[in-house]
Amino acid sequence: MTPSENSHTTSRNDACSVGDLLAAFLETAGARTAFGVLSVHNMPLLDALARRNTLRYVCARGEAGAVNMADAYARTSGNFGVAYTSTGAGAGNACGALIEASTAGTPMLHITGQVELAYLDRNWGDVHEAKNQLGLLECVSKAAFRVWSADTALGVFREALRTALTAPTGPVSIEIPIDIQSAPLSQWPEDLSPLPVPRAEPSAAALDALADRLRSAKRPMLWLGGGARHAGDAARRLLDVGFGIVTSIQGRGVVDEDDPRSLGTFNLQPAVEAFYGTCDSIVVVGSRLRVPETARHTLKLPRPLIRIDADPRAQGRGYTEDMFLCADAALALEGLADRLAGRMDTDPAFHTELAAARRKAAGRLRENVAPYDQLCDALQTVAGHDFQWVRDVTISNGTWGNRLFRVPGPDKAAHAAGGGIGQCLSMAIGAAVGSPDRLTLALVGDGGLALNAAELPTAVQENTGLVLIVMNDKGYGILRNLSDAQFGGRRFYCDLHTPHFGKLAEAYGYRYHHVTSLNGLVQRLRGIVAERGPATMVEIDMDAIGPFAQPFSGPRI
Ligand SMILES: Cc1ncc(C[n+]2csc(CCOP(=O)(O)OP(=O)(O)O)c2C)c(N)n1
Repeated sequence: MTPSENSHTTSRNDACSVGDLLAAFLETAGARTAFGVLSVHNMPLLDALARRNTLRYVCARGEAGAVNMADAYARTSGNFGVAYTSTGAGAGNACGALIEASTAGTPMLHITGQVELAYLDRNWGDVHEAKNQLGLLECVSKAAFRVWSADTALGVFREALRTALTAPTGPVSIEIPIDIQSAPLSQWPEDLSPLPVPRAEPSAAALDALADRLRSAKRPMLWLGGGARHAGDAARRLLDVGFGIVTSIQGRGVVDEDDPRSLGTFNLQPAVEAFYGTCDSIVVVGSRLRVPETARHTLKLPRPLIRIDADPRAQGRGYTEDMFLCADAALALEGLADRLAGRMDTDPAFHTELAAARRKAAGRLRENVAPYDQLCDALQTVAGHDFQWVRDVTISNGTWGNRLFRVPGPDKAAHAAGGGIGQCLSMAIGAAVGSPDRLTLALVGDGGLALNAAELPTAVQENTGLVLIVMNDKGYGILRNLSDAQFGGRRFYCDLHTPHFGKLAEAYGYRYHHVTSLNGLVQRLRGIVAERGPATMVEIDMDAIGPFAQPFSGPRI
Protein backbone atom coordinates (compact mmCIF):
# COMPACT_ATOMS: atom_id res chain seq x y z
CA MET A 1 0.00 0.00 0.00
CA THR A 2 1.05 3.62 -0.34
CA PRO A 3 1.54 5.97 2.64
CA SER A 4 -1.46 8.07 1.63
CA GLU A 5 -3.76 5.10 2.20
CA ASN A 6 -2.92 5.18 5.90
CA SER A 7 -4.90 7.51 8.13
CA HIS A 8 -1.96 8.20 10.39
CA THR A 9 0.43 11.06 9.67
CA THR A 10 3.89 11.12 11.17
CA SER A 11 5.85 14.11 12.32
CA ARG A 12 9.12 13.65 10.50
CA ASN A 13 10.94 16.64 11.94
CA ASP A 14 10.64 15.76 15.55
CA ALA A 15 14.13 14.64 16.60
CA CYS A 16 12.91 13.52 20.04
CA SER A 17 10.52 10.82 18.92
CA VAL A 18 10.51 7.16 19.86
CA GLY A 19 12.02 6.44 16.44
CA ASP A 20 14.94 8.74 17.25
CA LEU A 21 15.28 7.20 20.67
CA LEU A 22 15.46 3.72 19.19
CA ALA A 23 18.09 4.78 16.66
CA ALA A 24 20.14 6.48 19.41
CA PHE A 25 19.79 3.48 21.71
CA LEU A 26 20.91 1.03 19.02
CA GLU A 27 23.91 3.21 18.28
CA THR A 28 24.84 3.50 21.98
CA ALA A 29 24.51 -0.26 22.37
CA GLY A 30 27.04 -0.80 19.57
CA ALA A 31 24.81 -1.74 16.63
CA ARG A 32 26.48 -1.00 13.29
CA THR A 33 24.14 -2.56 10.75
CA ALA A 34 20.41 -3.12 10.39
CA PHE A 35 18.42 -5.10 7.83
CA GLY A 36 14.81 -4.59 6.94
CA VAL A 37 11.91 -3.92 4.60
CA LEU A 38 10.44 -0.43 4.58
CA SER A 39 6.72 -0.15 5.17
CA VAL A 40 4.18 2.44 6.15
CA HIS A 41 4.11 0.80 9.57
CA ASN A 42 7.80 1.31 10.29
CA MET A 43 8.56 4.50 8.35
CA PRO A 44 8.94 6.76 11.42
CA LEU A 45 11.53 4.31 12.80
CA LEU A 46 13.50 4.01 9.56
CA ASP A 47 13.20 7.72 8.86
CA ALA A 48 14.82 8.36 12.25
CA LEU A 49 17.47 5.70 11.61
CA ALA A 50 18.37 7.27 8.28
CA ARG A 51 18.44 10.83 9.65
CA ARG A 52 20.78 9.75 12.41
CA ASN A 53 22.86 7.96 9.78
CA THR A 54 25.20 6.02 12.04
CA LEU A 55 24.09 2.50 11.09
CA ARG A 56 24.37 0.84 7.70
CA TYR A 57 20.91 -0.17 6.56
CA VAL A 58 20.45 -3.06 4.13
CA CYS A 59 17.27 -3.17 2.03
CA ALA A 60 16.16 -6.80 2.08
CA ARG A 61 13.44 -7.81 -0.37
CA GLY A 62 11.46 -9.80 2.14
CA GLU A 63 11.11 -9.88 5.92
CA ALA A 64 12.29 -13.50 6.16
CA GLY A 65 15.42 -12.43 4.32
CA ALA A 66 15.95 -9.43 6.60
CA VAL A 67 15.78 -11.58 9.73
CA ASN A 68 18.02 -14.29 8.22
CA MET A 69 20.53 -11.58 7.28
CA ALA A 70 20.52 -10.07 10.77
CA ASP A 71 20.82 -13.56 12.24
CA ALA A 72 23.92 -14.58 10.28
CA TYR A 73 25.38 -11.09 10.67
CA ALA A 74 25.18 -11.62 14.44
CA ARG A 75 26.55 -15.17 14.32
CA THR A 76 29.61 -14.12 12.34
CA SER A 77 30.32 -10.58 13.56
CA GLY A 78 29.99 -11.08 17.31
CA ASN A 79 27.64 -8.08 17.42
CA PHE A 80 23.89 -8.40 17.93
CA GLY A 81 21.62 -8.34 14.88
CA VAL A 82 18.87 -5.83 14.07
CA ALA A 83 15.97 -6.39 11.67
CA TYR A 84 13.02 -4.12 10.90
CA THR A 85 9.74 -5.45 9.56
CA SER A 86 6.25 -4.19 9.08
CA THR A 87 3.21 -5.33 11.01
CA GLY A 88 0.79 -8.05 9.88
CA ALA A 89 2.03 -9.94 6.85
CA GLY A 90 5.47 -8.34 7.28
CA ALA A 91 5.89 -9.64 10.83
CA GLY A 92 4.31 -12.93 9.72
CA ASN A 93 6.83 -13.29 6.91
CA ALA A 94 9.60 -12.98 9.49
CA CYS A 95 8.38 -15.90 11.59
CA GLY A 96 10.23 -18.79 9.89
CA ALA A 97 13.47 -16.87 10.13
CA LEU A 98 12.77 -16.00 13.77
CA ILE A 99 12.26 -19.70 14.48
CA GLU A 100 15.68 -20.33 12.95
CA ALA A 101 17.28 -17.55 15.05
CA SER A 102 15.61 -18.99 18.15
CA THR A 103 16.88 -22.47 17.33
CA ALA A 104 20.39 -21.16 16.80
CA GLY A 105 20.17 -18.90 19.86
CA THR A 106 21.13 -15.79 17.93
CA PRO A 107 21.08 -12.54 19.89
CA MET A 108 19.14 -10.05 17.81
CA LEU A 109 16.38 -7.47 17.95
CA HIS A 110 13.43 -7.77 15.63
CA ILE A 111 11.63 -4.45 15.51
CA THR A 112 8.19 -4.39 14.03
CA GLY A 113 5.30 -2.00 13.71
CA GLN A 114 1.71 -2.21 14.82
CA VAL A 115 -1.45 -0.31 13.95
CA GLU A 116 -2.35 2.79 15.98
CA LEU A 117 -2.99 2.20 19.67
CA ALA A 118 -6.64 3.22 19.37
CA TYR A 119 -7.21 0.58 16.68
CA LEU A 120 -5.13 -2.18 18.22
CA ASP A 121 -6.60 -5.68 18.66
CA ARG A 122 -10.13 -4.54 17.68
CA ASN A 123 -10.60 -6.42 14.43
CA TRP A 124 -11.68 -3.23 12.67
CA GLY A 125 -9.91 -4.20 9.48
CA ASP A 126 -7.09 -1.68 9.72
CA VAL A 127 -4.31 -1.90 7.15
CA HIS A 128 -1.71 -4.56 8.17
CA GLU A 129 -3.80 -5.53 11.19
CA ALA A 130 -3.04 -9.00 12.51
CA LYS A 131 -4.78 -10.97 15.22
CA ASN A 132 -2.60 -11.26 18.33
CA GLN A 133 0.64 -10.33 16.60
CA LEU A 134 2.40 -10.09 19.94
CA GLY A 135 1.34 -13.63 20.81
CA LEU A 136 2.61 -14.84 17.45
CA LEU A 137 5.98 -13.20 18.06
CA GLU A 138 6.14 -14.51 21.63
CA CYS A 139 5.90 -18.01 20.16
CA VAL A 140 8.62 -17.69 17.56
CA SER A 141 11.05 -15.38 19.37
CA LYS A 142 12.75 -15.77 22.73
CA ALA A 143 10.48 -12.96 23.97
CA ALA A 144 8.30 -10.19 22.56
CA PHE A 145 7.57 -6.78 24.01
CA ARG A 146 5.15 -4.03 23.10
CA VAL A 147 5.93 -0.34 23.55
CA TRP A 148 2.83 1.31 24.99
CA SER A 149 3.98 4.90 25.28
CA ALA A 150 6.85 7.20 24.37
CA ASP A 151 8.17 7.60 27.90
CA THR A 152 8.27 3.87 28.65
CA ALA A 153 10.02 3.00 25.37
CA LEU A 154 13.64 3.13 26.57
CA GLY A 155 12.95 0.66 29.36
CA VAL A 156 11.50 -1.76 26.82
CA PHE A 157 14.45 -1.36 24.45
CA ARG A 158 16.93 -1.99 27.26
CA GLU A 159 15.10 -5.01 28.59
CA ALA A 160 14.67 -6.43 25.10
CA LEU A 161 18.39 -6.19 24.37
CA ARG A 162 19.34 -7.59 27.76
CA THR A 163 16.98 -10.53 27.17
CA ALA A 164 18.44 -11.17 23.71
CA LEU A 165 22.02 -11.16 25.04
CA THR A 166 21.41 -13.19 28.19
CA ALA A 167 22.18 -16.90 27.85
CA PRO A 168 20.41 -18.76 26.40
CA THR A 169 20.60 -15.93 23.88
CA GLY A 170 17.93 -15.46 21.22
CA PRO A 171 15.91 -13.09 19.05
CA VAL A 172 13.62 -10.65 20.82
CA SER A 173 10.79 -8.85 19.06
CA ILE A 174 9.71 -5.31 19.87
CA GLU A 175 6.34 -4.16 18.60
CA ILE A 176 5.76 -0.42 18.34
CA PRO A 177 2.37 1.01 17.32
CA ILE A 178 2.70 3.49 14.48
CA ASP A 179 1.54 6.52 16.49
CA ILE A 180 4.03 5.68 19.26
CA GLN A 181 6.85 5.47 16.71
CA SER A 182 6.60 9.18 16.00
CA ALA A 183 5.37 10.30 19.42
CA PRO A 184 7.63 12.82 21.20
CA LEU A 185 9.27 11.99 24.51
CA SER A 186 8.52 14.40 27.36
CA GLN A 187 12.23 14.38 28.09
CA TRP A 188 15.26 13.00 26.22
CA PRO A 189 16.89 10.47 28.60
CA GLU A 190 20.39 11.32 29.79
CA ASP A 191 21.57 7.73 29.86
CA LEU A 192 20.94 5.51 26.84
CA SER A 193 23.42 2.81 27.77
CA PRO A 194 22.36 -0.83 27.57
CA LEU A 195 21.92 -2.87 30.74
CA PRO A 196 24.64 -5.22 31.99
CA VAL A 197 24.16 -8.81 30.85
CA PRO A 198 24.20 -11.35 33.67
CA ARG A 199 26.46 -14.42 33.37
CA ALA A 200 25.81 -17.59 35.32
CA GLU A 201 28.82 -17.77 37.68
CA PRO A 202 29.73 -21.23 38.94
CA SER A 203 30.51 -21.42 42.64
CA ALA A 204 33.99 -22.48 43.74
CA ALA A 205 32.43 -25.43 45.56
CA ALA A 206 30.65 -26.62 42.41
CA LEU A 207 33.84 -26.35 40.38
CA ASP A 208 35.78 -28.24 43.06
CA ALA A 209 33.23 -31.04 42.98
CA LEU A 210 33.37 -31.15 39.17
CA ALA A 211 37.17 -31.29 39.18
CA ASP A 212 37.15 -34.02 41.81
CA ARG A 213 34.87 -36.07 39.60
CA LEU A 214 37.15 -35.73 36.58
CA ARG A 215 40.65 -35.74 38.05
CA SER A 216 41.12 -39.51 37.85
CA ALA A 217 39.74 -39.81 34.29
CA LYS A 218 42.12 -41.41 31.80
CA ARG A 219 40.12 -40.83 28.62
CA PRO A 220 37.93 -37.74 29.14
CA MET A 221 35.96 -36.09 26.35
CA LEU A 222 34.50 -32.60 25.98
CA TRP A 223 31.40 -32.13 23.76
CA LEU A 224 31.07 -28.45 22.87
CA GLY A 225 27.86 -26.93 21.56
CA GLY A 226 26.81 -23.47 20.39
CA GLY A 227 26.64 -22.29 24.01
CA ALA A 228 30.40 -22.81 24.23
CA ARG A 229 31.29 -20.65 21.22
CA HIS A 230 33.00 -18.11 23.46
CA ALA A 231 34.84 -20.75 25.49
CA GLY A 232 37.60 -21.62 22.99
CA ASP A 233 40.52 -20.51 25.19
CA ALA A 234 39.35 -22.57 28.15
CA ALA A 235 38.60 -25.58 25.92
CA ARG A 236 42.15 -25.44 24.49
CA ARG A 237 43.55 -25.45 28.03
CA LEU A 238 41.60 -28.64 28.70
CA LEU A 239 42.93 -30.18 25.49
CA ASP A 240 46.41 -29.56 26.85
CA VAL A 241 45.40 -31.21 30.13
CA GLY A 242 44.56 -34.35 28.15
CA PHE A 243 40.90 -34.07 27.13
CA GLY A 244 39.66 -34.98 23.65
CA ILE A 245 37.12 -32.74 21.94
CA VAL A 246 34.08 -33.17 19.75
CA THR A 247 31.60 -30.48 18.76
CA SER A 248 28.01 -30.22 17.71
CA ILE A 249 27.36 -28.51 14.40
CA GLN A 250 26.53 -25.28 16.24
CA GLY A 251 29.80 -25.58 18.15
CA ARG A 252 31.94 -25.94 15.03
CA GLY A 253 35.35 -24.36 15.20
CA VAL A 254 35.34 -23.54 18.94
CA VAL A 255 38.72 -25.26 18.82
CA ASP A 256 40.68 -25.57 15.61
CA GLU A 257 39.01 -28.29 13.52
CA ASP A 258 42.47 -29.31 12.28
CA ASP A 259 43.66 -30.06 15.81
CA PRO A 260 44.49 -33.80 15.94
CA ARG A 261 43.00 -33.98 19.45
CA SER A 262 39.59 -33.01 18.08
CA LEU A 263 37.00 -35.16 16.35
CA GLY A 264 35.69 -31.98 14.72
CA THR A 265 31.97 -32.49 14.07
CA PHE A 266 32.31 -36.24 13.59
CA ASN A 267 30.12 -36.71 16.61
CA LEU A 268 27.85 -39.68 15.85
CA GLN A 269 29.42 -41.86 13.15
CA PRO A 270 29.82 -45.58 13.94
CA ALA A 271 33.63 -45.34 14.32
CA VAL A 272 33.19 -42.47 16.74
CA GLU A 273 30.50 -44.23 18.74
CA ALA A 274 32.87 -47.18 19.10
CA PHE A 275 35.56 -44.78 20.29
CA TYR A 276 33.17 -43.24 22.85
CA GLY A 277 32.87 -46.76 24.24
CA THR A 278 36.54 -46.56 25.27
CA CYS A 279 36.20 -43.17 27.02
CA ASP A 280 35.63 -42.85 30.74
CA SER A 281 33.80 -39.51 30.95
CA ILE A 282 32.27 -36.75 28.86
CA VAL A 283 31.57 -33.14 29.74
CA VAL A 284 28.81 -31.71 27.54
CA VAL A 285 29.01 -27.92 27.43
CA GLY A 286 26.36 -25.58 26.03
CA SER A 287 24.79 -28.24 23.82
CA ARG A 288 21.25 -29.49 23.49
CA LEU A 289 22.50 -32.88 22.33
CA ARG A 290 20.10 -32.36 19.47
CA VAL A 291 17.89 -35.15 18.20
CA PRO A 292 19.56 -35.43 14.75
CA GLU A 293 23.06 -35.25 16.25
CA THR A 294 22.47 -38.06 18.73
CA ALA A 295 20.39 -40.40 16.54
CA ARG A 296 17.33 -39.52 18.62
CA HIS A 297 19.34 -39.82 21.83
CA THR A 298 20.28 -43.42 21.11
CA LEU A 299 23.94 -42.49 20.55
CA LYS A 300 25.90 -44.14 23.34
CA LEU A 301 27.88 -41.42 25.08
CA PRO A 302 30.58 -42.09 27.67
CA ARG A 303 29.75 -42.16 31.37
CA PRO A 304 29.84 -40.32 33.65
CA LEU A 305 28.07 -37.71 31.54
CA ILE A 306 28.47 -34.26 33.06
CA ARG A 307 26.55 -31.35 31.66
CA ILE A 308 27.38 -27.66 31.94
CA ASP A 309 24.79 -25.19 30.68
CA ALA A 310 23.84 -21.59 31.41
CA ASP A 311 20.21 -22.61 31.01
CA PRO A 312 18.97 -24.54 34.06
CA ARG A 313 16.26 -26.10 31.87
CA ALA A 314 18.95 -28.04 30.01
CA GLN A 315 19.22 -30.45 32.92
CA GLY A 316 17.92 -33.88 32.01
CA ARG A 317 17.20 -33.00 28.36
CA GLY A 318 17.63 -36.03 26.12
CA TYR A 319 20.12 -37.72 28.43
CA THR A 320 20.04 -38.01 32.20
CA GLU A 321 23.36 -36.70 33.36
CA ASP A 322 25.49 -37.86 36.28
CA MET A 323 26.22 -34.29 37.28
CA PHE A 324 24.82 -30.91 36.20
CA LEU A 325 26.35 -27.48 36.59
CA CYS A 326 24.34 -24.37 35.72
CA ALA A 327 27.05 -22.00 34.57
CA ASP A 328 28.45 -19.95 31.74
CA ALA A 329 30.57 -22.23 29.53
CA ALA A 330 33.73 -20.12 29.56
CA LEU A 331 33.63 -19.46 33.31
CA ALA A 332 33.04 -23.12 34.09
CA LEU A 333 35.74 -24.44 31.76
CA GLU A 334 38.29 -21.86 32.95
CA GLY A 335 37.55 -22.88 36.54
CA LEU A 336 37.90 -26.52 35.60
CA ALA A 337 41.17 -25.98 33.75
CA ASP A 338 42.56 -24.06 36.76
CA ARG A 339 41.80 -27.04 38.95
CA LEU A 340 42.97 -29.80 36.61
CA ALA A 341 46.09 -28.35 34.96
CA GLY A 342 49.08 -30.48 35.91
CA ARG A 343 46.89 -32.77 38.00
CA MET A 344 45.69 -35.33 35.50
CA ASP A 345 47.38 -38.40 34.19
CA THR A 346 45.50 -39.30 31.02
CA ASP A 347 46.11 -42.29 28.77
CA PRO A 348 49.03 -41.48 26.41
CA ALA A 349 47.32 -43.42 23.61
CA PHE A 350 44.05 -41.50 23.95
CA HIS A 351 44.62 -38.74 21.42
CA THR A 352 46.17 -41.12 18.88
CA GLU A 353 43.13 -43.39 19.06
CA LEU A 354 40.80 -40.39 18.83
CA ALA A 355 42.58 -39.27 15.65
CA ALA A 356 42.25 -42.79 14.23
CA ALA A 357 38.49 -42.79 14.91
CA ARG A 358 38.13 -39.46 13.12
CA ARG A 359 40.15 -40.70 10.15
CA LYS A 360 37.93 -43.74 9.91
CA ALA A 361 34.72 -41.72 10.12
CA ALA A 362 35.99 -39.18 7.59
CA GLY A 363 37.16 -41.92 5.24
CA ARG A 364 33.76 -43.55 5.25
CA LEU A 365 32.01 -40.24 4.63
CA ARG A 366 34.43 -39.48 1.82
CA GLU A 367 33.59 -42.78 0.12
CA ASN A 368 29.86 -42.17 0.54
CA VAL A 369 29.87 -38.67 -0.98
CA ALA A 370 32.17 -39.46 -3.90
CA PRO A 371 32.72 -37.83 -6.35
CA TYR A 372 31.68 -34.67 -4.45
CA ASP A 373 34.52 -35.13 -1.97
CA GLN A 374 36.54 -33.56 -4.78
CA LEU A 375 34.36 -30.45 -4.65
CA CYS A 376 34.79 -30.34 -0.87
CA ASP A 377 38.58 -30.63 -1.15
CA ALA A 378 38.84 -28.09 -3.96
CA LEU A 379 36.77 -25.53 -2.04
CA GLN A 380 38.85 -26.12 1.07
CA THR A 381 42.07 -25.58 -0.85
CA VAL A 382 40.86 -22.42 -2.51
CA ALA A 383 39.15 -20.93 0.57
CA GLY A 384 42.37 -20.71 2.59
CA HIS A 385 42.09 -19.91 6.28
CA ASP A 386 40.00 -16.78 6.48
CA PHE A 387 36.56 -17.30 4.97
CA GLN A 388 32.94 -17.81 6.01
CA TRP A 389 30.98 -20.94 5.25
CA VAL A 390 27.21 -20.49 5.08
CA ARG A 391 25.02 -23.46 4.18
CA ASP A 392 21.45 -24.40 3.39
CA VAL A 393 19.69 -27.69 4.06
CA THR A 394 20.98 -29.46 0.99
CA ILE A 395 22.43 -32.97 0.71
CA SER A 396 25.91 -31.56 0.23
CA ASN A 397 25.72 -29.80 3.55
CA GLY A 398 24.12 -32.67 5.45
CA THR A 399 27.01 -34.84 4.32
CA TRP A 400 30.37 -33.21 3.60
CA GLY A 401 29.51 -29.54 4.28
CA ASN A 402 28.70 -30.07 7.94
CA ARG A 403 31.67 -32.30 8.71
CA LEU A 404 34.34 -33.01 6.09
CA PHE A 405 34.71 -29.38 5.08
CA ARG A 406 36.52 -27.64 7.94
CA VAL A 407 35.60 -24.16 9.16
CA PRO A 408 38.17 -21.71 10.45
CA GLY A 409 36.31 -20.64 13.61
CA PRO A 410 32.99 -20.53 15.44
CA ASP A 411 32.25 -17.07 14.07
CA LYS A 412 33.00 -18.06 10.49
CA ALA A 413 30.21 -20.54 9.89
CA ALA A 414 26.43 -20.37 9.76
CA HIS A 415 23.79 -22.84 8.69
CA ALA A 416 20.09 -23.40 9.16
CA ALA A 417 20.26 -25.09 12.56
CA GLY A 418 16.53 -25.77 12.56
CA GLY A 419 16.58 -27.56 9.21
CA GLY A 420 14.45 -25.06 7.30
CA ILE A 421 15.49 -24.82 3.64
CA GLY A 422 15.95 -21.57 1.77
CA GLN A 423 17.65 -19.39 4.37
CA CYS A 424 21.23 -19.66 3.15
CA LEU A 425 21.31 -16.88 0.57
CA SER A 426 20.03 -14.29 3.03
CA MET A 427 22.29 -15.61 5.76
CA ALA A 428 25.26 -15.37 3.43
CA ILE A 429 24.36 -11.76 2.64
CA GLY A 430 24.23 -10.92 6.36
CA ALA A 431 27.55 -12.65 6.99
CA ALA A 432 29.19 -10.92 4.01
CA VAL A 433 27.89 -7.50 5.06
CA GLY A 434 29.35 -8.06 8.54
CA SER A 435 32.78 -9.13 7.26
CA PRO A 436 33.29 -7.48 3.87
CA ASP A 437 36.98 -8.34 3.65
CA ARG A 438 36.42 -12.04 4.12
CA LEU A 439 35.42 -14.45 1.35
CA THR A 440 31.87 -15.69 1.93
CA LEU A 441 31.09 -19.09 0.44
CA ALA A 442 27.43 -20.11 0.38
CA LEU A 443 26.23 -23.64 -0.36
CA VAL A 444 22.63 -24.11 -1.45
CA GLY A 445 20.45 -26.56 -3.37
CA ASP A 446 18.27 -25.52 -6.29
CA GLY A 447 15.16 -26.31 -4.21
CA GLY A 448 16.28 -24.21 -1.26
CA LEU A 449 17.39 -21.31 -3.42
CA ALA A 450 13.91 -21.09 -4.93
CA LEU A 451 12.46 -20.07 -1.56
CA ASN A 452 14.49 -16.92 -1.08
CA ALA A 453 15.61 -16.11 -4.62
CA ALA A 454 14.01 -12.70 -4.03
CA GLU A 455 17.21 -11.78 -2.20
CA LEU A 456 19.47 -12.46 -5.20
CA PRO A 457 19.59 -8.74 -6.09
CA THR A 458 20.29 -7.77 -2.46
CA ALA A 459 23.63 -9.58 -2.65
CA VAL A 460 24.57 -7.51 -5.69
CA GLN A 461 23.21 -4.20 -4.44
CA GLU A 462 25.25 -4.57 -1.25
CA ASN A 463 28.34 -5.56 -3.23
CA THR A 464 28.82 -8.59 -1.00
CA GLY A 465 31.24 -10.44 -3.27
CA LEU A 466 29.71 -13.69 -2.04
CA VAL A 467 30.20 -16.89 -4.01
CA LEU A 468 26.93 -18.83 -4.19
CA ILE A 469 27.43 -22.51 -4.99
CA VAL A 470 24.19 -23.98 -6.33
CA MET A 471 23.99 -27.78 -6.18
CA ASN A 472 21.54 -28.28 -9.02
CA ASP A 473 19.87 -31.69 -9.11
CA LYS A 474 16.61 -30.24 -10.46
CA GLY A 475 14.54 -31.03 -7.42
CA TYR A 476 14.41 -32.07 -3.80
CA GLY A 477 17.26 -34.60 -3.79
CA ILE A 478 17.03 -35.58 -0.15
CA LEU A 479 13.30 -36.21 -0.48
CA ARG A 480 13.91 -38.38 -3.53
CA ASN A 481 16.28 -40.43 -1.37
CA LEU A 482 13.77 -40.61 1.46
CA SER A 483 11.07 -41.65 -1.00
CA ASP A 484 13.35 -44.47 -2.16
CA ALA A 485 14.29 -45.51 1.37
CA GLN A 486 10.90 -45.25 3.05
CA PHE A 487 8.14 -44.96 0.44
CA GLY A 488 8.89 -47.77 -1.98
CA GLY A 489 10.58 -45.48 -4.49
CA ARG A 490 7.43 -43.41 -5.06
CA ARG A 491 9.15 -40.08 -5.68
CA PHE A 492 6.05 -37.91 -5.44
CA TYR A 493 6.43 -34.11 -5.67
CA CYS A 494 10.23 -34.15 -5.73
CA ASP A 495 10.96 -32.81 -9.23
CA LEU A 496 11.10 -29.08 -9.90
CA HIS A 497 11.21 -26.90 -12.95
CA THR A 498 14.41 -24.99 -12.27
CA PRO A 499 15.43 -21.74 -13.93
CA HIS A 500 18.25 -21.35 -16.40
CA PHE A 501 20.68 -20.29 -13.72
CA GLY A 502 23.00 -18.58 -16.19
CA LYS A 503 20.22 -16.28 -17.35
CA LEU A 504 19.02 -15.71 -13.80
CA ALA A 505 22.54 -14.74 -12.76
CA GLU A 506 22.91 -12.44 -15.73
CA ALA A 507 19.59 -10.74 -15.01
CA TYR A 508 20.75 -9.78 -11.54
CA GLY A 509 24.32 -8.88 -12.39
CA TYR A 510 26.04 -11.95 -11.00
CA ARG A 511 29.14 -13.47 -12.48
CA TYR A 512 28.19 -16.99 -13.48
CA HIS A 513 30.06 -20.27 -13.88
CA HIS A 514 28.62 -23.58 -14.97
CA VAL A 515 30.53 -26.58 -13.60
CA THR A 516 29.88 -29.82 -15.46
CA SER A 517 33.02 -31.70 -14.43
CA LEU A 518 35.11 -31.86 -11.30
CA ASN A 519 38.36 -32.14 -13.26
CA GLY A 520 40.72 -29.23 -12.76
CA LEU A 521 38.34 -27.74 -10.21
CA VAL A 522 40.96 -26.18 -7.94
CA GLN A 523 42.32 -24.08 -10.75
CA ARG A 524 38.86 -23.10 -11.92
CA LEU A 525 37.69 -22.17 -8.43
CA ARG A 526 40.85 -20.14 -7.87
CA GLY A 527 39.95 -18.03 -10.88
CA ILE A 528 36.34 -17.70 -9.75
CA VAL A 529 37.25 -16.59 -6.23
CA ALA A 530 39.97 -14.24 -7.46
CA GLU A 531 37.62 -12.26 -9.70
CA ARG A 532 35.37 -11.28 -6.73
CA GLY A 533 32.58 -9.45 -8.56
CA PRO A 534 29.61 -7.95 -6.70
CA ALA A 535 28.36 -11.55 -6.39
CA THR A 536 29.11 -14.82 -8.13
CA MET A 537 26.95 -17.86 -8.84
CA VAL A 538 28.57 -21.24 -9.45
CA GLU A 539 26.11 -23.84 -10.70
CA ILE A 540 27.24 -27.39 -10.01
CA ASP A 541 25.47 -29.43 -12.65
CA MET A 542 24.75 -32.65 -10.81
CA ASP A 543 23.10 -34.27 -13.83
CA ALA A 544 26.38 -33.92 -15.69
CA ILE A 545 28.62 -34.93 -12.76
CA GLY A 546 26.53 -37.80 -11.47
CA PRO A 547 25.01 -39.04 -8.23
CA PHE A 548 26.59 -39.47 -4.80
CA ALA A 549 28.11 -42.91 -4.27
CA GLN A 550 25.69 -43.48 -1.41
CA PRO A 551 22.22 -41.86 -1.41
CA PHE A 552 21.91 -39.70 1.70
CA SER A 553 18.78 -39.94 3.79
CA GLY A 554 20.03 -39.43 7.35
CA PRO A 555 22.86 -37.95 9.40
CA ARG A 556 24.73 -41.16 10.35
CA ILE A 557 26.38 -41.47 6.90
C1 LIG B 1 11.09 -24.39 5.03
C2 LIG B 1 11.14 -25.84 4.64
N1 LIG B 1 10.26 -26.34 3.79
C3 LIG B 1 10.34 -27.63 3.44
C4 LIG B 1 11.31 -28.44 3.94
C5 LIG B 1 11.39 -29.90 3.53
N2 LIG B 1 12.64 -30.13 2.79
C6 LIG B 1 13.75 -30.60 3.37
S1 LIG B 1 15.01 -30.82 2.34
C7 LIG B 1 14.07 -30.32 1.02
C8 LIG B 1 14.63 -30.33 -0.35
C9 LIG B 1 15.72 -29.36 -0.57
O1 LIG B 1 16.07 -29.39 -1.92
P1 LIG B 1 17.39 -28.75 -2.43
O2 LIG B 1 17.61 -27.44 -1.79
O3 LIG B 1 17.40 -28.75 -3.91
O4 LIG B 1 18.52 -29.70 -1.86
P2 LIG B 1 18.74 -31.26 -2.18
O5 LIG B 1 17.87 -32.03 -1.25
O6 LIG B 1 18.37 -31.48 -3.62
O7 LIG B 1 20.18 -31.47 -1.90
C10 LIG B 1 12.79 -29.97 1.43
C11 LIG B 1 11.73 -29.47 0.54
C12 LIG B 1 12.19 -27.87 4.87
N3 LIG B 1 13.16 -28.55 5.46
N4 LIG B 1 12.12 -26.57 5.17
